[in-house]
Amino acid sequence: MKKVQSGQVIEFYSNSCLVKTNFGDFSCLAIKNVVVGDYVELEIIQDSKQLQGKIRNIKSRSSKLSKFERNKEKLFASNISHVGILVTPSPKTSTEFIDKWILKSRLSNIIPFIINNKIDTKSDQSYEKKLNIYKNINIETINCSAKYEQNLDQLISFIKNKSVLFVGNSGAGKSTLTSKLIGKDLKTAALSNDQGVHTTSISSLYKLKNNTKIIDSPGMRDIEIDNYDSNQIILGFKEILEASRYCKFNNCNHINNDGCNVIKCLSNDEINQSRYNNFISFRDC
Ligand SMILES: Nc1nc2c(ncn2[C@@H]2O[C@H](COP(=O)(O)OP(=O)(O)OP(=O)(O)O)[C@@H](O)[C@H]2O)c(=O)[nH]1
Ligand SMILES: [Mg+2]
Ligand SMILES: [Zn+2]
Repeated sequence: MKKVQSGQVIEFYSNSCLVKTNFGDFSCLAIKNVVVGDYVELEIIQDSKQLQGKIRNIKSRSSKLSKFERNKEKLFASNISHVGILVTPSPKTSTEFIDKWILKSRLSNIIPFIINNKIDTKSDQSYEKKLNIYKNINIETINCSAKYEQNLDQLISFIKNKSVLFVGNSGAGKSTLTSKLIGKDLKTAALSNDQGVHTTSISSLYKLKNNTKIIDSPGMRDIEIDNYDSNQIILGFKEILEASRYCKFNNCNHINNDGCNVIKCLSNDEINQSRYNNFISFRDC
């Protein structure tokens, strides 16, 4: 084994991380700005009894996802190609949550898709309506039950050759889904009844067959979009962006301006009301 190896960061803790290489997983002292998904070059060092890694550099990233903490940008994952947004009847997924993730993905050069999980449970008409909003704007939707392993084949074939981050409310089933896909039990709410709810606290990357990588993430109850300006917000709403090209005035606010094509499309149902409401509220918040 060469002293310098290439690998990918698969787990990240407060001051250390785990890097997967062809020669096994190495625990490394985290260096500044390293995140799950990063491809790194590491030096293998013998530390007392154990082999350890020392990260020498981070290779350039094909995509980056970050959150804002007190207005400061904090990277949390990299080199992701797709975000799988788990949508469930319970816990109820809000359209704000879905639209924020579509926006965030688009701005990060990542493709969003929807995983309609818990199809074994009861849903109602309003839930189906919600799913239709996204089918109508051509967001791929995959229906499954992680718990009862229904329709996982379709998901597995869709994520082939992709690096996917699962996001969803706490309890949506990200860890259950990850467990089924990797064929190993992870701590999920169902497995820790004696200790109350288990909520994932770190992001972990798993390699599957077919060059598929998946990242289970903590709940991500809240993602902030306050730091985006209106020119960026509209990029998360492609149908509104398209319609806005035909507004009479360049600086149309798409609320009450003369000749607004967005309002026209809204009134004839070409633009969905909840998408429009979220667009305005994200833009004007
Ligand atoms: N009925 C049903 N229950 C499911 C399904 N998928 C997950 N669950 C249950 O939902 C609960 C939460 O699952 P988790 O996988 O821990 O949820 P999570 O998204 O990882 O939650 P956090 O780690 O808190 O963000 C568990 O009790 C699972 O058994 C499903 O397809 N159908
Ligand atoms: Mg979890
Ligand atoms: Zn307009």
